[in-house]
Amino acid sequence: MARANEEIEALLQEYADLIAITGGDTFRARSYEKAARAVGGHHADVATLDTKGLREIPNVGKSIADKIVEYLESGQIAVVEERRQSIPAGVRELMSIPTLGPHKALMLYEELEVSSVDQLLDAIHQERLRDLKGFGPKTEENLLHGIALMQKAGDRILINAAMDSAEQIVAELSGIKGCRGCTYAGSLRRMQETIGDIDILVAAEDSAPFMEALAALPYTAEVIAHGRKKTSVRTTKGLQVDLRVLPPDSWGAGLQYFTGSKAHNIRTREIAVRHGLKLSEYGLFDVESGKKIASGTEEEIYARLGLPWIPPTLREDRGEIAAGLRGELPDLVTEQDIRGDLHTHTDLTDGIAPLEDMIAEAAARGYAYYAVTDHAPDLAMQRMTKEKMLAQRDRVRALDRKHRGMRLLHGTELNIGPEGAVDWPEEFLADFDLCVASIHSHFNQSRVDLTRRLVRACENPYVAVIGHPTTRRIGRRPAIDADFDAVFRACARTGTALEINAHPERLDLCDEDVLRAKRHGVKFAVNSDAHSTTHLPYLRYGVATAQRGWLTKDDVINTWPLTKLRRFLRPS
Ligand code: DGT
Ligand code: CA
Ligand code: CA
Ligand code: ZN
Repeated sequence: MARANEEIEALLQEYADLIAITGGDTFRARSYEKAARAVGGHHADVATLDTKGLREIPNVGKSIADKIVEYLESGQIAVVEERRQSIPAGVRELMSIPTLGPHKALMLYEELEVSSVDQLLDAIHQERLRDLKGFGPKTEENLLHGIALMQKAGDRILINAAMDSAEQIVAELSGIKGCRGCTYAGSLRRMQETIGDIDILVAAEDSAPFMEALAALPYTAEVIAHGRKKTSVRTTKGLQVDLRVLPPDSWGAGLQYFTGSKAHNIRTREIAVRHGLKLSEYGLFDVESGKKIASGTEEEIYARLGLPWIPPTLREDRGEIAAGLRGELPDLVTEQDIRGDLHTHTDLTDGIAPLEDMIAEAAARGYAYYAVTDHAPDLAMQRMTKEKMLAQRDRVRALDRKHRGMRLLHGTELNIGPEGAVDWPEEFLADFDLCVASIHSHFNQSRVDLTRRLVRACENPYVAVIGHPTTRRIGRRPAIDADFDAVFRACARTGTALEINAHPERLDLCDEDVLRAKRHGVKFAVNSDAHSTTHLPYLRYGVATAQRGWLTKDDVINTWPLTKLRRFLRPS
């Protein structure tokens, strides 16, 4: 077990930063900073100390000792939570980049309107930071490094970061003469939420040009291993890439083998053995004669094992082989099936793009409908009011008349309070086309309280979708500890959909929760929760998560035609 000292040090340090950047007393900020260091370096575990013992730590007075006690008892410090809420979410995200301090984060926001990591990456690449005081090429390098660190979840990396690199590499290698096929395999092809390393496969007679090209790519920082069949490199982002070049006639066998998962492959090999066959990355062979039976395509290999082709998102040994043998694989939902996004923000709250831009981008994606769901007033830092919401509704209605192909829905993202109540009285909620409701604070309540809180939100007749239900942030914040089976039952009973939040840092619900919730008869909404136009394409990761949870079109309400969707959204 880690000592509580480190957690408290981090919180007190954060509080000091928050005081400083919200224009508070610098003397006070400094005293918290000193206390943070003293607690972190204290020899005794603070969890074992009483108030008297705590006050013996240098720089810890009564007020800080009380806060430490509060943390030890409740898992949070109320004033820190409050200060956090007073800062735009995007700036808080920037502040958490290891090499960027709070002052610089605020400067980026104020001077360049940068309020997300993606925007910061854009700004660096467009060299827009160069004009700022205190930012030079060295700072840029440090920031890129810090972002890479942050995007890592432990030793693993978030799927979007891995996907961006993999798609670039595939595009480069596909252009080389002699390339008969090129794709990514492994956990990325299965669309797992985090990726250990990227596996790239090429089909070609001669491997040398591909191996050389990979080693020579501008974002290749280091060649780890270089051979005729396999080359491994590390990219400037710290990601390992394994490239394997296969003879074209064993493409299907290699693709099947290197897509995995290991557990799935063990099952397919067992089936081969039962048929007197042997399955390897080179092909499917008859054991007795040694004759090759299939190797060119995955379809042939699965067919010779008595199986339909199994989508990579299902290859986790979660019953897909048995279902395939019975001919009962689910007809998985695809990105093309999605007709619209039901959870998005604008610059009226913490989004960064104006309403018109978000809508134009949604229309460009070919959506049949699109919901604008800015935050309601209980998230106080968003400063929402009824008047602002109604004025936005007028703009949405006017834009709706202009957009021929796409219907606009005016909704809101309500905040689920500690007791399960949401913003605004019911008569005001009744006039929205759609209410999403989500938890944004008080994550450390007891299991009983958290469960009751979510169930109460489901029972609100105006709440149609529970947003990012577990509130986890991959690699940063764990899921809240609620009895989710009870929540899933409540969703099924009340006709409330669960969100699959497609942001790569959330993917919430996760694949396994989706599988479980589906067994309770729950419906789902796959949403981007976009805070900028560049977030709308994240939807693909939500759809992949839905597939990994075995969902079909029927299970996902935003694949439905608008009339059917509206019936679902109407208060029960
Ligand atoms: P990762 O990289 O940790 O996100 O996960 P994967 O699934 O990409 O694993 P990786 O890169 O170690 O290997 C890629 C695929 O190659 C894996 O999914 C299945 C196959 N594979 C690798 N080593 C073995 C093995 O020892 N046995 C079997 N059956 N398959 C293997
Ligand atoms: Ca891998
Ligand atoms: Ca690998
Ligand atoms: Zn949201």
